[in-house]
Amino acid sequence: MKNLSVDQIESFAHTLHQARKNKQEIEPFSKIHGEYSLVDSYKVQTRGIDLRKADGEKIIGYKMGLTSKAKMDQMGLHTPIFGVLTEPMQVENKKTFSLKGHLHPKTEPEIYFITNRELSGSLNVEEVPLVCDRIGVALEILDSRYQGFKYFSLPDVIADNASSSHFVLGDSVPSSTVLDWSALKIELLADGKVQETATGGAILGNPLKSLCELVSLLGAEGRSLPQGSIVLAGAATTAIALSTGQKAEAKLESVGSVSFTVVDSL
Ligand code: OOG
Ligand code: MG
Repeated sequence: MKNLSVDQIESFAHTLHQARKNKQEIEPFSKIHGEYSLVDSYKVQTRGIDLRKADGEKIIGYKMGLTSKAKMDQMGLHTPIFGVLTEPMQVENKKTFSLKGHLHPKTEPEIYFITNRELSGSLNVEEVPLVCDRIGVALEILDSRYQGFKYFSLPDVIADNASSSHFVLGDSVPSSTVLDWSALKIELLADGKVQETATGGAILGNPLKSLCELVSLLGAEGRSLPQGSIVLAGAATTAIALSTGQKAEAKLESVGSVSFTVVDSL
């Protein structure tokens, strides 16, 4: 494995940025240049986020990915990763989502946190309810910039902001109202029919651990998690493809639901 040069980091970030804006698929970098390190892949991701900030996008949170066995097996990758959420990525609950110009969008059920203080260093699972006022149910919409959403290597996915596209935040409860987040059933539905089911524990054994993992991954880069961040824990089930007219919904036991309806075509 080789280190990427500063010019390569810059070039990968620009290529992904243009691919996302123009909705054009690209060939995974690792297929062309060979494997590169996770450290370099996060540098590409961060540079890509800088380009989006220069376009006026504001960071409002983070997403964890590959935190459940179902997702790891679906993508053939077995290490938790993170990506960044920006303001234009948020879609309103119970509204529409247009497929226009998307490449190969999928959706998956997520648990989300909203942090009430800046977090750095290490965080224990027991501390999570104290540092998050609310925890809720969300849907993430993924859309990789790579051809066919496949031939993945971990650095490629990280560089591509962990395949993120959009997200919808749904019902939430004060974090103290649920004692065991691992036991709660989470379901992904399409047009009212259950497609995928899991419990919260599918996420790292306890979904609250995902926030601890994010704080630790950011810490490894000398970064902290700002107060008021939205954090997606990573899907507990596999993702399903979106199609026109479909109503996608996620339900989290004791918490509530979140949904959107797909309009237009690819
Ligand atoms: C990578 C992103 C994974 C999750 O919730 O596990 C993710 C992918 O599936 O392409 O968002
Ligand atoms: Mg996800």
